[in-house]
Amino acid sequence: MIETMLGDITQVDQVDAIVNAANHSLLGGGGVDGAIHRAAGPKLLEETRTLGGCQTGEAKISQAYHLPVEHIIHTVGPVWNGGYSNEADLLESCYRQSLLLAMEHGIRKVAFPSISTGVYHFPVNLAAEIAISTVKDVMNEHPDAFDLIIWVLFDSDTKKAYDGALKNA
Ligand code: AR6
Repeated sequence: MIETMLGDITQVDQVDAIVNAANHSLLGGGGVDGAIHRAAGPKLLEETRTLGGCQTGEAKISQAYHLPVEHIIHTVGPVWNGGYSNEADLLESCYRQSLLLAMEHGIRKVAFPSISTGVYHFPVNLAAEIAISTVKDVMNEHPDAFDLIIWVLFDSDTKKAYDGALKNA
């Protein structure tokens, strides 16, 4: 099942893992990354220090500490550079690698934020289209792997973009 909702991803408790839109260091930052580190508490930083960073389009997993879920999957989205730097493929890779990592850990319910569309300035309509089509592809490839994939979107314009992409997919 694929859904969208308006809200704060740190409050979501109906999934096994939430995805963080992190940066290469995995040591925290602004936006959703900052919110996740604040809500999870300092033990998260202790663990992410040991993960060796993360390349763009890749994913790493940690525990979730004070968050009401089991795990956090950290992925690093591409910085939008006019579409000339392989951004679409890299964003697709974020979603794919996050879900493959979830599968390796038996995680069946995953919440995503809108990766790359904040500080990294990826155009939201294109990001939504890539996000939805990639997740649908992975779910078709692994029909028994997931129970719920939900996007937790922080503002109504972003939610509109994902709802539109879901309708057109
Ligand atoms: N819950 C759900 N979505 C949120 C939340 C929240 N609590 N807070 C913000 N968003 P961004 P990026 C939305 O900038 O573009 C960080 O500094 C936000 O409104 O968090 O991938 C990292 O360390 C937007 O729609 O992520 C990196 O350096 C979406 O989440 C960099 O930002 C993504 O915005 C990553 O940039």
